[in-house]
Formats: sequence, C-alpha cells, structure tokens
Amino acid sequence: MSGKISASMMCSNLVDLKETLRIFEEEGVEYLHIDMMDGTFVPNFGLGVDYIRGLRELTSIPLDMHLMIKDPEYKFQWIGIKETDVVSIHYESTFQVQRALDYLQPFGCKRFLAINPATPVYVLEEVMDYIDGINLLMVNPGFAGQKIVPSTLKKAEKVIQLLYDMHHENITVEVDGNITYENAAILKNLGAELFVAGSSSLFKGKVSQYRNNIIRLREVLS
Ligand code: S6P
Ligand code: MG
Repeated sequence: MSGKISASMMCSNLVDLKETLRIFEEEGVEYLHIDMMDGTFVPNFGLGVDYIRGLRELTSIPLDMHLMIKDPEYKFQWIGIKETDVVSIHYESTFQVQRALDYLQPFGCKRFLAINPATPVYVLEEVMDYIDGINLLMVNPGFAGQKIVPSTLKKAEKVIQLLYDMHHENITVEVDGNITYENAAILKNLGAELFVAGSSSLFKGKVSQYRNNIIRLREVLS
C-alpha cells in the first residue's frame, strides 16, 4: 500500500496559504498536519484553535492534529475535532493516558498515541486496544527543521515488530520529524504508513515547487 502524506502546516507560508491548499487538493494530499503547542509541554508555541477554524473555511482536507499540550484530555472540546481527523496525544503529556484516549473516543476521530524519541517502545503495549495509530517522533518535538535522532530509525523497526507480535498490524504507524526523501524511503520500507512532510521535503523552496516535491515524495512512498 502507498504511504500517505500529512503536510506540516507549521512549515507553510501564510501569504501563500490559498495557493498551497489548492496544490494540495489537486495532488490529493491526504492530511494537513497541525502542530499544536502550549509552550509548556514543548518549548514553543504552535498552531491554535483560531488557525484551525480558519483552515476549515479554506479546505476540506482532513486534519492530522498533533497535540503537544499538557493534559490534553481537558481541552479536546475547544479544538473542533471532526470524525475524518486524526488526533495524536502524547504519552508523556498526561499521567492518565488511557483516560485521555477514552475522552477522545466520542469525537469519532482516529486516535493516535505519540511518543518522543527517548520514550521506550514497551509503553505502547497496554494501550493497543484504544488506539488507531502511533505517531513516532523522529525528533524531539517543538520545532521544524531539526535533524533526525538516529536511534529512532531502529526504534521504528521495533515498533512495527511489536505490532506484528501483538497481532495489531491494523494500527497505523505515522512518522514525524525530518522526513527527507531518503528517510521516507527507509521508513516506508520498514512499514510506516503516514508521513509528516515538512521543511525536509514538501515545503522545500517556493510554493511553485511544492507540486514537484509532492510528486517526488509520492514516488518514494509508492
Ligand atoms: C515537531 C513537529 C513536526 C514538525 C515537522 C516539520 O515538533 O511535531 O510535525 O512540523 O518536524 O518537518 P521538518 O521536515 O522540518 O522536520
Ligand atoms: Mg508534528
């Protein structure tokens, strides 16, 4: 199966937003990746509720929301989650991961659990029944334009093996951070299915280059 693209909107240029979305719609980009950050869970501020509301007016491409916020379980109702969206919460962001996943269920979205590069793979074992996907952070979250943490490549292999061993191959593996064409190829080979494309690939250069970037990425992910 071909890999899917989630375009990292924190890497987009607001001036060219309409043109960017037009290209994404024409090229069938599957998701828009929305990095929400609260300045506490990660050392940066990111895209917020008003941005999402505005984006919904411009496009119907589903959103892939990556919540880098503390105690996300009390904030879901502000965000305007739709059934067609993916929502990732972080294992490290709450002491009540399973409760947080339960609170997310009524929204009908796909529920993903995100884990940081140094978080061990075994934390996934007890939540397999409550998730549709895993968002594997290949960088420490908070900023675009970082270099991959090398150990995360081996870790991706481990996660996919764990899913296989636990008979949960239906759980989607998403990879986020420094997804270059080369890293995308390696991770696709390992079994990753959803690829966050940011400044390392899709958003390289000017808006006029985005279409070619998508085509190049599609080749790697096919
Ligand atoms: C990192 C964030 C990511 C970035 C992505 C950008 O905190 O979760 O989603 O948006 O890493 O892509 P790149 O290619 O600049 O790493
Ligand atoms: Mg992200």
